[in-house]
Amino acid sequence: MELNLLTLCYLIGSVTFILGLKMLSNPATARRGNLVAAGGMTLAIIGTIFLYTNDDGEKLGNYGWIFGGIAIGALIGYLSAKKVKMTAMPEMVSLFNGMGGACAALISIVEFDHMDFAWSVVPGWHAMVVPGWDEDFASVSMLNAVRGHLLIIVVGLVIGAVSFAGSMIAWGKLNGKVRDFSFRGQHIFNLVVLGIIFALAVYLIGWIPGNSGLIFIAIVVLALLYGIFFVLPIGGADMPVVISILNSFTGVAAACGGFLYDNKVMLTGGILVGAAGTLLTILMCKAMNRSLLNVLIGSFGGSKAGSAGGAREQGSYKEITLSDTAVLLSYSSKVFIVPGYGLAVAQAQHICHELEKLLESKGVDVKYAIHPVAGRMPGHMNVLLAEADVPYEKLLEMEQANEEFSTTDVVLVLGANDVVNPAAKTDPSSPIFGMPILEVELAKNCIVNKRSMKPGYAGIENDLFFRPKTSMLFGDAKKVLQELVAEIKNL
Ligand code: TAP
Repeated sequence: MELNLLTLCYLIGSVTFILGLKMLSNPATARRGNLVAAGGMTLAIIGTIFLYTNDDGEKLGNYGWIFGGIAIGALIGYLSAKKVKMTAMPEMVSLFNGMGGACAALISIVEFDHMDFAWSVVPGWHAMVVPGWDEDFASVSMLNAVRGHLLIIVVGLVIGAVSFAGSMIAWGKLNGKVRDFSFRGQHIFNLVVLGIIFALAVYLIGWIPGNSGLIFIAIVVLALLYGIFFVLPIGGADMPVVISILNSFTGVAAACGGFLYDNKVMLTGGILVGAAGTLLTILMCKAMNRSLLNVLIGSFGGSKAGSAGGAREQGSYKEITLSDTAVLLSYSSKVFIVPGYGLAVAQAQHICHELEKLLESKGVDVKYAIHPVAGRMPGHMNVLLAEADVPYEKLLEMEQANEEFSTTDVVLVLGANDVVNPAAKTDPSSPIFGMPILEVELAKNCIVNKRSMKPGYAGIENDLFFRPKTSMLFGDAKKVLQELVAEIKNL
């Protein structure tokens, strides 16, 4: 009866994960989706703690330890999630993902320790090391079962440890504590480390139970080393893609835990995280028109900033004053706002929404054009604008917005750069060539707000700033928008 109830908890948990994921794909339902999945996870955890019994009918016990751990983890998670700034979100995701990887690796370490028992129940296991041992069918099949168990332990360990070490380096890079680092032949070095891990794993699983502790420790150390050297050379700005890959690794490692414990909800959760992380990685690469390999061996972002096109003569740009901008916007009938990373840095989303409402009150049709990789993480701009209560129906995806620009009076670009760079369409030598962009130059006027002429994430000049229809409005986005709102109110 109790087991059935537990199975029901797991079933509900699995269904809520799937529903939650589905709801996360729409900004209007995303918050609820998060709560639905978290509710299912809570049910699965509570069910496991109180309803699980082993073959001898014993419950988990250890309630002090379990709830002590949960309380500490929940408090740290709650406080850090409350405190985190939107721009530091990728950092936090990386840290939490690393913890997931560490958990999966720890499960493998604990279960490896339990393997002594498993080996002891394989009939005649000790005879394995005796040459000429006569294999009887029973011992071979049991041995294979134990080997299968060991295989899952090792896979969970390697992937979990790589994810943990890689995520910690990614976290350090994003908060500026760890610098990009590479040396000649680093990719070969990484391949060699991976090869040694593979060889040791084959040896461990395929050969002997005796002396395996040392080999196991060697695998742990090498997997951590691989995680560090896998992420170290990648440009700091490419971290969101790397975090997404590591996220999928953690999912697979957690799924291995599900196999080990024959726990369906852990398996489902792990597989969903693994699949979602993989899809997200593919989507991000696609939106930047870069292959995963290109991201991993790093060809833009990070150290190459300013290289491509930086030295090219771009001509002159023209500036626009706040009062001219106020007049132009107020007397337009259709305005598009293009938010970018700078808007998030300036935390100007609330004042941006105020500008939008002010213009609407004057009869201007205002919408937002959202590029899929604007900002530094998937959905960055959607989350940012949702925080300021901008209605979802005002956010247009890139394809829709591109269709509407030709009938737009003014496009106001706020702290965006690469996602509006025409070089992506016109310059085959540009590192962003082929990346779909917001074609803001189709509008009658384009006003770009940023603090200077410095490049954005890809480290390249933006020809848009020098085009005849473009005017630059320099300054911090928040300050400029505050002054602009005041100016429009005074018109
Ligand atoms: P960026 O190209 O990085 O440009 C942001 C611009 O904002 C900068 O040129 C900067 O110019 C300006 N800025 C910074 N602080 C500002 C402030 N306080 N006020 C006003 N402006 C400010 O941003 P984007 O156009 O959003 O493009 C995103 C880039 O990130 C793309 O290249 C994309 O491939 C990459 N990326 C995105 C993701 C995801 S999933 N979103 C993941 C990985 C990589 P100043 O310094 O002159 O002010």
